[in-house]
Amino acid sequence: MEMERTFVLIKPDGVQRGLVGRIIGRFEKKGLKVVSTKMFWVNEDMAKKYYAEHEGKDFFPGLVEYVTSGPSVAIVLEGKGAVATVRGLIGTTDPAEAHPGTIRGDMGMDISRNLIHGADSLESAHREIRLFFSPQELLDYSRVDRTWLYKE
Ligand code: IDP
Ligand code: MG
Repeated sequence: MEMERTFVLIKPDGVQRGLVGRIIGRFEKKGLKVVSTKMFWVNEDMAKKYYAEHEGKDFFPGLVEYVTSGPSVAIVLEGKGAVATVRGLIGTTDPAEAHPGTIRGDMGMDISRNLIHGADSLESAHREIRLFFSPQELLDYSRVDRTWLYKE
């Protein structure tokens, strides 16, 4: 398994519901390293760029309104196989169907308020990281528990 960086956005409902700490805590506890984080109020332009793949779908206008409705928290996480691991921790798109134990399964009720976004591939992760962070904002350090998380 290769070391990967992935991108996560805690959407405005996560911030408004006071779940930021608990959500980041799940990633930390799993062993993912926080490479960078910042609060970010996504504007319409950015939302459309970021969700370009969904343009034209019936839920698109509502999706843009939702993600621009308040501040979000953007996070870059690093770990072996981080893209798939993070998607697994987040759970399927609809919180009503997401398995218990996942972030969406444990904390949400409605597909239109699903708390968090996670990059779906290494390519999307790179694109989204570049969209939200400058290279200097991505911090290079090791967690002290590294040798306890990975054999090598
Ligand atoms: P994902 O976030 O699990 O990758 P996608 O299919 O990429 O799911 O959809 C992006 C976002 O669009 C979802 O997280 C959700 O906020 C919203 N969305 C997707 N499908 C629907 C829907 O059927 N109704 C309302 N919102 C939706
Ligand atoms: Mg997606």
